Amino acid sequence: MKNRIFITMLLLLAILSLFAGLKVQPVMECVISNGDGTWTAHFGYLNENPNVLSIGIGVHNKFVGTPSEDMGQPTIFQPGRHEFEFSVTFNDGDNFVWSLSGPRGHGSVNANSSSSACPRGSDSDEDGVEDQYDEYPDDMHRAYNNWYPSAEEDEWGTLAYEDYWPFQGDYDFNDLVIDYRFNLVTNGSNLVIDVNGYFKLRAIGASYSNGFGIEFPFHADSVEVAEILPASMNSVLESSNTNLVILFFDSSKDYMSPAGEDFFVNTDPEESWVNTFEFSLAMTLYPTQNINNLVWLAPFNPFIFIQGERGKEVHLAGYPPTVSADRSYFGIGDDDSNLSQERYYKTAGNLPWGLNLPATWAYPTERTSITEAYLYLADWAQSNGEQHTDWYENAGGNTDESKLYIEP
Ligand SMILES: [Ca+2]
Ligand SMILES: [Ca+2]
Ligand SMILES: [Ca+2]
Ligand SMILES: [Ca+2]
Repeated sequence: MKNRIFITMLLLLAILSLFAGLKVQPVMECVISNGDGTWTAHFGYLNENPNVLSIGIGVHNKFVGTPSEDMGQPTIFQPGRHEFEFSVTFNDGDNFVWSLSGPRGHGSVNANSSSSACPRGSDSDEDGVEDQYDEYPDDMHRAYNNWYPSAEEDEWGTLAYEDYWPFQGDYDFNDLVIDYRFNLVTNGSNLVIDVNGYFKLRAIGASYSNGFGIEFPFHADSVEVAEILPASMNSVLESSNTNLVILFFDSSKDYMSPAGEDFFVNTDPEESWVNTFEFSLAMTLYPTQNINNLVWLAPFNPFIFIQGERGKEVHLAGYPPTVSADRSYFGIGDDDSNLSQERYYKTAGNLPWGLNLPATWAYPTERTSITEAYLYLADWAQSNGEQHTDWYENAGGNTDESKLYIEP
């Protein structure tokens, strides 16, 4: 009799210890400094039971020291060791504890700035890009920033237009001047996820109030969401059977007006300086566009439309009109476009009506022809861009500086 009780107790103990060993254990993998006073802690778990176990959020599955006991931790635990299942962001000085308890969980782990750091070479979000190269190490949908013209924060590109097209007119290239920066965020497979654009309207040296748009090298169906700020701009996304076109505004003077009795905005040195107008685009795409296959990179195919006339588009030299352009203007005046030969927006001497420059460009003063301000533009254009490639830099004898508008 004593033996039977003893054996039964042994069996019970064995079963109990078996259960104890099969409880899910929380694991704190490592922490990564985000470099801004915040940290990201990565957690996983170990479930040695051959079956899936479930532990709901609450007394048996909770975080302590956090804003909520639910910090996105799992409630369903698959068999085996599961690394980097979820992450939690914390601040310097915080100490976060994840504890599992009750009949199915056992153990608690903590994370703070002294916890073991993630080793270099790990891929926390498992997007195939190691943390050290991943600019979004906790976002499996994003991996790289691709900045245009440069990742340097204060480096902008300039778009400058002449609105006398299809005539050269005064050819002062300051009728609409917009600076830009773009960041194309790609994932681990080089697919574009975000198209983020930042713009500064700098000058309106025009009697016309012109519109500004960009044609993108993908269909409107590729766009998951797009936001243009400030929302008061009433921008238009044109979806057609071809490429997405965004019309940011149709009348530049709605956003920058000449000061007082002045006539121009930031092109006449005798007139008052007007603050730039900043706007932005934040667009997220479905992951279908490989950055290496885009026919145009940022700033894509930007154009003005003269005096708000939608069809009267002026693009950079060599860039095609959109489907909405009025083609009857081509070949008039100084325009030497030839649509069948894909020759667009050039004079017979290859001079443009739109310029895209990889710097904050000093444009000519009002009614000064660019060819008087920039002495090698014509040579550059006639050589098809092979000579005087730095013609637009205000240095090395390239310019007549007295004819450039210098911001006060
Ligand atoms: Ca990664
Ligand atoms: Ca990533
Ligand atoms: Ca002009
Ligand atoms: Ca002008």
